[in-house]
Amino acid sequence: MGLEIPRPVLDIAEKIKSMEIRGAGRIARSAAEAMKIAAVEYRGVADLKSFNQYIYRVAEILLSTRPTAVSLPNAVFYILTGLENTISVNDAREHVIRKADEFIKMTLDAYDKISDFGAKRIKYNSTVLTHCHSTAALNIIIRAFKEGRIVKVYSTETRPLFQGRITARTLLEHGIPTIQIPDSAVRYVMHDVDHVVVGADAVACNGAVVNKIGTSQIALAAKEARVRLYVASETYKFSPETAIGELIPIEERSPEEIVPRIWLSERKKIKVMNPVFDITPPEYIDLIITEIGIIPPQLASYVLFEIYGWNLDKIKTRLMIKTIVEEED
Ligand code: RI2
Repeated sequence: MGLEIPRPVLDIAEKIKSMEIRGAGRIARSAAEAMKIAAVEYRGVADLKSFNQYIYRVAEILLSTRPTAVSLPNAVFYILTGLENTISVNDAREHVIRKADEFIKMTLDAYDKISDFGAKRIKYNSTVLTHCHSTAALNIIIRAFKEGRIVKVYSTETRPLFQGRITARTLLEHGIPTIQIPDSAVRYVMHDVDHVVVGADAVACNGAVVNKIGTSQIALAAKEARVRLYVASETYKFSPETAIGELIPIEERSPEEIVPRIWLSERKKIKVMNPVFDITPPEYIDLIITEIGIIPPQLASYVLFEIYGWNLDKIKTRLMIKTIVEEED
């Protein structure tokens, strides 16, 4: 298909893929920004079908960057939904721009509510443990610290890419006493922890949470020590497809993130696995903190149905759009 995709759109896609842009929320906002740029920069003929083909192509490029964080397809489908009712290129262009702005605003507004609800769940004088770098989780921790509820935070390194260092830096910038620990020290320190607070890349309809690899081990250690585990997750990280039986794919990244390239050569022949996320079952999660309220994981399907409706029509629309996007490829 002829039309060139604007360079800034391809750059955003590349940065999501390489994880220069990372974190489920930021990925989603960047994808929305890319859709908006694409709509503004459309230089094709004034024909609605051409515009739609072009924008679906942009959607497909963004959707193919990283597979796990549901926030990404949720952002893209939020913007595409309703495009079929537009009547001209200008109308369609405005639709994409308006919905992208709306989505970005909604995601930013969510932080305030999540930190508000979440901080109240942290007891005074608590020690908290967090994993990876989640803006939603950090917002709760920072608010709770300001309210005098937190005395210190254990932050895991989060190998292999060390996102925990971003977390530690952010905590320190807010004056929060922070202890960086290797991922393998979680069980060792758990006796000193009152709450675990983590983010989410996806929440399934049964309340299982997909988050950075290692989260499920932390949940196991927390359960053993009877420490409560809270997940901070905006509702746009809930996966509607899981309500109709689809599974959330777990991303595997390059072995080179784990071992030196030379290890992978013909001579050394070592096999390496680098799964980036794991699944924490609902039984290991005490609460999911969303911007519309706090729920036990067992009520995740209510959140989905609150957004998509009991008749599943909106999910079917999503799947229809997905099919069109794939066909356009
Ligand atoms: P926020 C991250 O994934 C982490 O797994 C983190 O818990 C999750 O996204 C949510 O982050 P990655 O992009 O949206 O580092 O709360 O693989 O910032």
